[in-house]
Amino acid sequence: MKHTFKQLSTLLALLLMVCMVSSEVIAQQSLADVKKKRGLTDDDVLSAVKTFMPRGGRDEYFAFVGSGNSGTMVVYGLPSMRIYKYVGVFSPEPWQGYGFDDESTLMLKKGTNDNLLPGYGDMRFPALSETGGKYDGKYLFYTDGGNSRIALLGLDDFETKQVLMHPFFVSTFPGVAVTPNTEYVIHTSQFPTPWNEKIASVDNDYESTFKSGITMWKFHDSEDAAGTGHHIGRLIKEESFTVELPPFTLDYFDAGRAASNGLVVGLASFKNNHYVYVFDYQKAAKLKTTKLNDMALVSTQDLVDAGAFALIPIAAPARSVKTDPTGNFFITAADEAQVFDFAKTKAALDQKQFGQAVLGIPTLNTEAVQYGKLALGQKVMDIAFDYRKNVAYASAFNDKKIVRWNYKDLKIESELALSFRPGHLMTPQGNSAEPHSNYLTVTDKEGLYDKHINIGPTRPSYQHLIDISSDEMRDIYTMSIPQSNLYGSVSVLRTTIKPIIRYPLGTNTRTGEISRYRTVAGQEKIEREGNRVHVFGTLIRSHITPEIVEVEEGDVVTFHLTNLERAEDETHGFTVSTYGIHGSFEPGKTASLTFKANRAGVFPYYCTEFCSALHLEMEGILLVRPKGYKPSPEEAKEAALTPQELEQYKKNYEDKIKVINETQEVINSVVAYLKENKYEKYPYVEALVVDAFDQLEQAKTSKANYERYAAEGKWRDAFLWAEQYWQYQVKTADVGLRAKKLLSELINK
Ligand SMILES: [Cu+2]
Repeated sequence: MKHTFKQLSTLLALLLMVCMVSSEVIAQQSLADVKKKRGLTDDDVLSAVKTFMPRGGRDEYFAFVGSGNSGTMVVYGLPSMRIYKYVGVFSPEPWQGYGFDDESTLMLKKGTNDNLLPGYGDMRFPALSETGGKYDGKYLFYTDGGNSRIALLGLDDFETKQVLMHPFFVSTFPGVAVTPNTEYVIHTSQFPTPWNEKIASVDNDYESTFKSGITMWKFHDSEDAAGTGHHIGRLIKEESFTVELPPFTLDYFDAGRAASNGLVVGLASFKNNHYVYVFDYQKAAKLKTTKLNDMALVSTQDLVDAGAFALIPIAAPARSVKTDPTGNFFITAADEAQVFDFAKTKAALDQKQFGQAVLGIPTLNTEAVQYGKLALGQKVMDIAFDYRKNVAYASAFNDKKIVRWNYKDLKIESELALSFRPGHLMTPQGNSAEPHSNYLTVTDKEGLYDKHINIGPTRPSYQHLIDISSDEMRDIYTMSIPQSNLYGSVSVLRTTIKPIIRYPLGTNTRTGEISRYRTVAGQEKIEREGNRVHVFGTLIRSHITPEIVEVEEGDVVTFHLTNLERAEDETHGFTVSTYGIHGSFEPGKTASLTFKANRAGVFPYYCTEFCSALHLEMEGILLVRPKGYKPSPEEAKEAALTPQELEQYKKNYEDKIKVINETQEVINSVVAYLKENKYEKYPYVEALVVDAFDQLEQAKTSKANYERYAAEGKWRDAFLWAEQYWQYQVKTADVGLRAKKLLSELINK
């Protein structure tokens, strides 16, 4: 079952020979050849060059888009539009064990009101955390329109850290916004319903019983106790509040910033009448509250009396409303976009210059608070902002065009005709006080017009990259994202996010705390109490320890596993065959997998993430004995080796020791080079060297073991431990050589 390295090398050598024999010389095509053959124009090639990512190149921006309805977030780069990661948020995601390991399952279950595990989420408009109105790269928030949930993701490790179901909203708008210092995360209802599981008649009780509301979730940022700078902020229900509103259908909303900090604007409608609502949450936060399902609640009457909420009537429905980068204006995405003046609006609200009330909510005079308006096109879906002063973009769905316009001068500057019907827009850093530009992404809401490949009745979602760096805008790239129904996205300068490489050893990544199940090398054990079995195991190339676990049919088994690796991207996966469990263990992570061993038999467990050429060596056996089974004395004895087998293991061991000595020479020469050239002066090289020696440190136990077994003449065990030691050595040499290469490049710069 186990391949030796020698067998693998022989196989590779054979394959190479076969390839060499059958190949003939074919010259590389020139750029002109390729253009001709594929029918590409100069413009096509220019577009390709603009998004091409040279090896070692780095995207300028990270972008995040929700899958719309599979509950997963997609991380991609701008301008390459390469997808980097899928992150489970509202639904289980097996690759990273999300909703499979005990830690993330507990987090998801705690986030519901009935301890169930929803397998679905509808996520559309994310928000990045802000400090002083600017993206700080620490957190990202999402809401789930399908199950009234809100989620917090950490951008240190791109993992979901908290999911909470709203204590009484039955339907929530699948979008979220933050206040300029992320003091609050804003979550609103969407379709009006009675609260607290009441039944009411839509005909008779609608206006009195159906409700809408806005929740201000209090957010606290903090760093982990271990001092690694890992951010472990949380939403705090006990410090949050909701304002109760009449039965409006609520839609897109945004928070004010700078001079308009303290206000929230959003879209509301009732019986075919449309409004922009203005909400002063700072006034609302000072009002008296009652409790509903442990959430503080402000009554509609108190809110109105305090001048903290009003409606601005608008003639036609809008599809979005956004605060401009300066915080001076809020602008509707509508066929005729309306630009509103925040200062005038705030003054009118403060002075209660109210017109006729709607469902008890006062209105403001639209003309009095409006700065101006401009017709942009038909079925305008969204707007986005530029770093150029007062410049915005609009997507006109029916007109198949992007409009660049100036919202201060109220003039259209230019247009880009598209081959598709555009939906939601995004500029990098676009929903912050400092939008960047050069790029605009546009979702293709239909995927019909570009002659996309037919892959059956459901097509992927498409997002286009538009180059907006010059006066002439250009559509330069189309990315397809499967398993998604795309809406809004957000994007932040890549260097604003500081992702970690490894966790402090034994971290429960969902809480940021050191797990009480953390297990270090040599401390692996199996504990049993009645029918409850706890396996405290470790993962490191290329072993899962323990290698054999015996339980009885019906036992409840938990594998608490710790990945001991300190190396970059050395994640191990774990599954027990046919038991449907799966975990992902990033370097340093501890997670637990619990299942009932309800079928007798032999079940291999193994590492499911390719972690080295010997990754399949990471395996073990779960023996589930039939209930009441007693092994015979013969079976209980370990099978003895024949003298020939013992001799063979001895030889294998001696061969391995030779290889170990040769590898050590390589390491010694690398170490000499690194020391001579003062590697410690270069932080990244130093980090690699630390990584390398960390590997060797881990190896000490293996060396002690093989020397002991060899001294005792137990050649099989001696060989296996020598093999393990060599694994560490190879990794050390590998990292060491990378450090050497980097150092020589830095020196010769
Ligand atoms: Cu592995």
